[in-house]
Amino acid sequence: MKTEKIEEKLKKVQSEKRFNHTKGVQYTAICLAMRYDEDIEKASLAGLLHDSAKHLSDEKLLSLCAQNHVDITKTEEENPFLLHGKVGALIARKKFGIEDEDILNAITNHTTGRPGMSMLEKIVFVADYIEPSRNTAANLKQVRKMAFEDIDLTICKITSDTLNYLNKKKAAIDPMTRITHDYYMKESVINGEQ
Ligand code: DGI
Ligand code: FE
Ligand code: FE
Repeated sequence: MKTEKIEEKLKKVQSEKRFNHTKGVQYTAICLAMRYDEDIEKASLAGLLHDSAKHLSDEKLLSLCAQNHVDITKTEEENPFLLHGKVGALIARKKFGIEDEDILNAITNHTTGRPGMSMLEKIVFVADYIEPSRNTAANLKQVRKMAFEDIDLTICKITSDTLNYLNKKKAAIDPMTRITHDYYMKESVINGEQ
């Protein structure tokens, strides 16, 4: 489906705030793609579609996973909003005809990240956190600048701030968020030494 048509359809189901965030992630992902030599069209589509399942209820997220034989972890079962990436990728494939696995992975992994992300996955993960309408996260000014300097170090910083925030809130932590943090901590040390 054409990008304009996808945008039109998302606008109909998303709240104004969510749609602004979606557009913000889309153009921030485009900027990061320019900086890191990634495909601009893929970054645009992945950004646009990353939260395409965010408006769905917990029940709907769980039932769509069951229907489509998507494996879910215990943390996801207890905190179904964590599934909006996996379900977003399902919607992107089935409803919007996206077949590119890299785009689908970027949507799937945008909340917790994962070790060994592709450049497109990293870009969507970071764009989701720094896009202009986000204003509550810690250290945003610093993270926004860092995103255009060292993307692995930025992922390390974002996951570290997220873990602190979740600890403070006493929210359930998806083990993958810590695994991603530890992986990119090592990655940035290795890259920093080169
Ligand atoms: O969908 P968005 O709000 O745009 O962004 P997102 O998909 O990154 O979700 C953001 C929320 O996800 C934010 O409040 C932090 C939270 N999050 C990230 N990792 C974890 C997590 N929440 C829980 N409970 N556990 C995690 O490991
Ligand atoms: Fe999200
Ligand atoms: Fe988002």
